[in-house]
Amino acid sequence: MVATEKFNRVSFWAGTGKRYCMKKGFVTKVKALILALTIFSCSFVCNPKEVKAATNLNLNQVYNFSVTYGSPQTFTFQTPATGYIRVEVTVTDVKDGQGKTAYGNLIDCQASVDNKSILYTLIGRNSGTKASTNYAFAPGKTGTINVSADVSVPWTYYYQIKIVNETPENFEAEDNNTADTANKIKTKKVYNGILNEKNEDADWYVFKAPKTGNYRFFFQNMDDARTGDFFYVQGYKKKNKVDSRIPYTSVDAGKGWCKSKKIRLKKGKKYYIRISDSLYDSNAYQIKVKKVK
Ligand SMILES: [Ca+2]
Ligand SMILES: [Ca+2]
Repeated sequence: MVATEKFNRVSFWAGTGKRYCMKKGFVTKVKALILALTIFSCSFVCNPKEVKAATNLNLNQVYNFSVTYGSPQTFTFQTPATGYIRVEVTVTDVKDGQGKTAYGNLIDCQASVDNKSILYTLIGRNSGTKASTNYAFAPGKTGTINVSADVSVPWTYYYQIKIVNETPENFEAEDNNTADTANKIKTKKVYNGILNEKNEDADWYVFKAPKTGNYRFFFQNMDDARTGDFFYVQGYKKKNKVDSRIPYTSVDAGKGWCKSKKIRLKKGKKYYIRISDSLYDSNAYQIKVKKVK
């Protein structure tokens, strides 16, 4: 016992001596760290633009900012849990170097989601509100908005940004671009969706017959007839087996509900619909299914 205690004490002190040595080393390191931080913080002051974090914007809120030449601004936002979005930007005022209202020059505004460009425009004091078209994305994607004044004059451009989020009932849930991720639909409901730009979106739906019988699918293009927009629908008996009863057919703007032939389905049988190939920019549509005689 005694021998053990003695050994412990000796080792304890020896240890303390070592700690002291470490303390001296530690103090030296702290001094070096302080020096490094001082140099680092100086470089922060010298280059403030490099460390400025992007401001995150909420949806459906109007923000007022100003921008000057040489100080481009970046904002971020997150795509919503449901519905679609569009980005709206308005230049509200422009002041020259003497604080007087100025005209003529434009600011440059670019917006993207998940690296897909959704808005690229120049905006001036008389441009009114410039808006992207409507887009539906999977929830939680990061959007980015870049604003800059590109002309080398000492002007201040005051502008507003609003990221609008509309939430129609029974709205599609992206990503639904494959049969495996199809959105489920039932009778007695009208479903809403948006096809993003041509060749960039397909929306799949799957219907499981609750009873054996005849069913009819209905599609409506919600865009204004004057746009001349159309998109295509295609029926599938199985995930990868097209059905000639709903062939690849266009649904035109301004035509109201377009109805399919009767589709006979046994109870529990699944039937797939693919909506795709919007002609121009985003195209809003509706889809429903009815049991018929
Ligand atoms: Ca879509
Ligand atoms: Ca889709």
